Amino acid sequence: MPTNVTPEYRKAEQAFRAAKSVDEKIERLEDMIALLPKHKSTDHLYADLKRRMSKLRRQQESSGKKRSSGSYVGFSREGTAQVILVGPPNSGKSSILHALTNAHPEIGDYPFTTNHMQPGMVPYEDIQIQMVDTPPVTSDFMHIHLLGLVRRADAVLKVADLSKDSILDDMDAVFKTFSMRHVRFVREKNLKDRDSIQCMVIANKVDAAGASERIELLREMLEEKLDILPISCIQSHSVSELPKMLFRWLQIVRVYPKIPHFYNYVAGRPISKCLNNPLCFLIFP
Ligand SMILES: Nc1nc2c(ncn2[C@@H]2O[C@H](COP(=O)(O)OP(=O)(O)OP(=O)(O)O)[C@@H](O)[C@H]2O)c(=O)[nH]1
Ligand SMILES: [Mg+2]
Repeated sequence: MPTNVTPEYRKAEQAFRAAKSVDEKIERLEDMIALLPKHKSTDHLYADLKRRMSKLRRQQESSGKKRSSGSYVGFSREGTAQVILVGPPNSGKSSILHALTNAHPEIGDYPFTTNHMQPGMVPYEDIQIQMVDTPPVTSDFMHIHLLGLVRRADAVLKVADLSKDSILDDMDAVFKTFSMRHVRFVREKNLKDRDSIQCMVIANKVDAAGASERIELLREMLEEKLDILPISCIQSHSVSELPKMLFRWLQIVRVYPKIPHFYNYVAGRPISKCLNNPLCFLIFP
């Protein structure tokens, strides 16, 4: 064991040792892989973790069980897609979940109100997108399961607080906390790059004084690397378009074949291509 792993890694390792089922072990091992610092002295450990993961996956496959995901955070992945709300304290993550779903997260005008992951379902036409509220991220705090959750999710909504002068520092802290753990937030996920996560910045509290200047600062900081969507949770018209935006942004493809095999093309794309898309959603009426 190298001495220069983080305390979070050690916690993840303890959780891995305590895990009983193969599914749970896989999830904990994913956390360990995600939390392992990337440098020369950890190369061997990284390779060893990957080997263990392959072995566990083989065990899982041979048992014929479908992989469960997310059970370790107290809920399972549901719906057509899963997006995770991530951001600094008090930025409005729980308020966004509350505005878009039937969930009732605790909302408070003080940092660290949320201390566990909480899901909600965002309805859009005939589909549901799972949205997960999470505890805040700072330069020295990240919930132990957040990294694993983010890595397995379809996308991340990074919430920025337009009411705060510290908006850039707070966002920078979130970016750095993830990049130290090899996660890169990108506009469009590169399927071959497991470290890239599709991300959009939700600039919340657009109603706050000074918000328009701070949006400009945010744009300069991101240099068009990520899209920024300004909203306000206290203006209902501002959030009402979010479900549609999510549906489009996630490129969810719905296929309604009347008779299987008869619809060969969907939006001009061969159906086989659509089925390769993890967000392709087949509905048989
Ligand atoms: N003015 C204004 N206030 C907002 C908006 N959205 C949220 N708030 C307020 O901001 C405060 C923090 O909101 P939360 O949703 O609890 O923030 P959070 O990011 O979940 O906070 P943590 O759980 O501590 O990370 C609350 O007082 C909300 O009422 C908004 O769009 N405009
Ligand atoms: Mg919260």
